[in-house]
Amino acid sequence: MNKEVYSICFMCSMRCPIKVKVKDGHVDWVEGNKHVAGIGSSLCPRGSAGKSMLYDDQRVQSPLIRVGERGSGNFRKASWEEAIDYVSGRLKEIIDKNGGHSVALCERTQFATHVSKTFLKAIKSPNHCTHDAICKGSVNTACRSLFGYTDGQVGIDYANTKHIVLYGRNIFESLGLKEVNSLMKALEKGAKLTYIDPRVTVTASKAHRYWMIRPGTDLALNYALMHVILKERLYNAGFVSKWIHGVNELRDFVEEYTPEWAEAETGISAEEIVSLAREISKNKPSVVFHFGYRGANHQNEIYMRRSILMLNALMGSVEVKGGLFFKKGPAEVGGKAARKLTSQDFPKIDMPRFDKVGTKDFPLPDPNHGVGQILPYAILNEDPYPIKALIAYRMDPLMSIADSNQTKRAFDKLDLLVSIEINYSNTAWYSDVILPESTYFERTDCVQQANGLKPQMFLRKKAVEPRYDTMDGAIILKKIGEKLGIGEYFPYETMEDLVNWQLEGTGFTMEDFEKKGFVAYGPDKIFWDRDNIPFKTPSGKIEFKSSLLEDAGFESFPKYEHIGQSEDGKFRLVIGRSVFHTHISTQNVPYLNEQESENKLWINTARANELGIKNNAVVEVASSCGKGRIKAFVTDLIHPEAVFMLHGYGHEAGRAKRSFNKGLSDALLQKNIYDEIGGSPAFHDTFVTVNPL
Ligand SMILES: Nc1nc2c(c(=O)[nH]1)N[C@H]1C(S)=C(S)[C@@H](COP(=O)(O)OP(=O)(O)OC[C@H]3O[C@@H](n4cnc5c(=O)[nH]c(N)nc54)[C@H](O)[C@@H]3O)O[C@H]1N2
Ligand SMILES: Nc1nc2c(c(=O)[nH]1)N[C@H]1C(S)=C(S)[C@@H](COP(=O)(O)OP(=O)(O)OC[C@H]3O[C@@H](n4cnc5c(=O)[nH]c(N)nc54)[C@H](O)[C@@H]3O)O[C@H]1N2
Ligand code: SF4
Ligand SMILES: [Mo]
Repeated sequence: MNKEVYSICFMCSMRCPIKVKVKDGHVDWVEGNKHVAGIGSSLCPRGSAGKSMLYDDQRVQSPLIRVGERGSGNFRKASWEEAIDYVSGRLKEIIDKNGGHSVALCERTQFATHVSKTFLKAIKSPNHCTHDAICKGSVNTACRSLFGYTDGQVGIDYANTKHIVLYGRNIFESLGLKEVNSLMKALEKGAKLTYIDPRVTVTASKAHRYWMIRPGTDLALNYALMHVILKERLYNAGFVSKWIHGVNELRDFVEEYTPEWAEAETGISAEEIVSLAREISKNKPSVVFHFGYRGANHQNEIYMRRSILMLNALMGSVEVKGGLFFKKGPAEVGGKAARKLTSQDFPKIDMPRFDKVGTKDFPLPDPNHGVGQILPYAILNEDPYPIKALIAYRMDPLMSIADSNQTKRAFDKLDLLVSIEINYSNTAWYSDVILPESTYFERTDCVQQANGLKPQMFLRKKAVEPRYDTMDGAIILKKIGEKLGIGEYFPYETMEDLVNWQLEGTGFTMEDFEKKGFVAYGPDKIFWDRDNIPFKTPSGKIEFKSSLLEDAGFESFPKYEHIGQSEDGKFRLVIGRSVFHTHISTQNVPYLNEQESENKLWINTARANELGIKNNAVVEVASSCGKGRIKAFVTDLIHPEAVFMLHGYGHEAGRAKRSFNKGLSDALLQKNIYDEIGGSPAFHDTFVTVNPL
């Protein structure tokens, strides 16, 4: 039987809308859903390789229970009944003895996140955390400090921008389809692209202006840009006087940060800095200083992200065509959002979170996400109390939290480690039980509420039957919940029941998604009146002088300090993604493994020559918490103070044969340090030695 199914790609979290062509029960072809603005038929390499993931037999095929040492990879096959009994039995013992709060669940935010949050609330655990803080927690905090909205509530009108500045936002490699297509459209219409990165990326090669900045100094650059903009009155005067709280304080503060001062710190000439400020101001307000995607680089990340957002505010590029906008939900047009299981009543939870977010010890990060990288510390130090069980749901803390050796030591203290996975991730390999989820082609998922200029809802719909003995995540958690006596919080038998429950009261039904893969609440793009923007800060304005920060005892305008000093010939380790892979998930996917099967260490030619390192030679890289071997890529395309490696290599699971032991894991080398105000890890504040073998 042949059919076409509209669904949502999940080879990465960008969740691009797709059309799946099914022939005789097999996925035959996948392409973009052309009904959706900004999505053409072409997918990115990973989206196109979805089929290769689906038909790969090196993914997890049935529930598995560990029989050997942790990490030995000795598992026995189990039926679902046995695996659910085992996990719920162990959880029950742990909860009875230590309380619900001794169970934590971490996950990559996804459509069923409301289900796992419900699971934890029902067992009285506050310890749900997502990947968000590890990806961009400080961007979220920075946005809230200025606008009162999270970064997730702020969008960028790429298609209409006239000049976009990207700070290491490697948008043409670390991509999402809509962003890339919309930006290409703007570039075709004559928009300018300024790209800033200590490494020459594909995005750098497409830029009108590229600056090889000294790593870790973007904040100095931004202070100097603000200095020029305020001194030469290049800002949008009407917007600034109406909406900005604290512009005079900023003017006084940046007085000392001249372009000449910034030249010495960043390596970018003063003249160039002045020229960008003057040029971009001509196109205001339809300009974008991109506030970043992964915002997890330095210990002062929140101030760097605030400085970018402040540049937008100075240009007046907020809630405007070609600039930043606030995402609109269904309520804007009198509609209702899909229900979430978390809207039910739950027992009260008295314990603080494991990461202390929301207490005076860690007041500012978003408690909706928590701060995942604290998990190893909380487990090891039993602070604020012992954590005994961890469920890793579509997240691999061993590779995605810095300092894998430390994370392993923490896992060794757990009584129970469970992974809900599709692959043999490093954490799955270390787990006591692996519960395999059906892939995105094989399952219907919870509703996606897509807020934006036009509020919409999307649906991931099952295209083919599961190939192996796998289940949907929301069903797995329900089944464990039933055994724990919290079944009433999961009022569904099938995913279709759950979707129907979510859609009740919205005026839409599942059938409505069939025609185009989504439903829209209204036809028009909604921009708020620029004279009446409902900023959610205490002053009702954009708070350069931030009550969020100052009330918690932090400065709004901290003096610039260089972050981390390279001594004794060490290099700053910087990282990123490639167009062929998603984080740590796809390195074993056959088509993608063929394209790129290992990572290399980018090192500047002059520095490599000093050390006697030849291109392609194996080198040893060492930090204070780990070391490993990797091939060198000797190149002029990287700043001499940095070395770069792709994230996602160094897999330890023997059953994932193609990626096993290929390349080196960045998490093995990185110190688990972070921005203690904003919440993001400081992935770029580890210094390493590099030596030839
Ligand atoms: N050292 C280091 N750490 C990092 C980063 C870094 O660059 N370096 N980057 C950070 C960033 S930006 C992010 S966003 C996070 C991402 O962190 P993670 O969420 O840990 O990484 P992902 O690769 O997105 O996916 C995690 C797991 O989900 C599994 N998976 C994929 N699809 C499914 C599915 O349908 N169901 C289930 N149950 N599992 C599935 C994959 O096999 C993979 O093992 O990592 C952060 N951590
Ligand atoms: N192909 C692909 N696309 C993806 C993903 C994926 O895994 N694969 N993941 C998605 C996710 S969750 C995320 S968070 C985004 C991440 O997308 P981006 O935020 O664009 O992040 P990275 O790919 O991590 O690239 C970081 C860049 O910062 C540069 N850099 C290093 N130090 C500095 C510095 O001091 N200053 C400046 N200005 N730049 C510096 C690095 O050289 C690197 O090129 O990508 C999303 N899209
Ligand atoms: S960016 Fe690529 S992998 Fe990610 S959802 Fe879109 S098509 Fe899929
Ligand atoms: Mo991310």
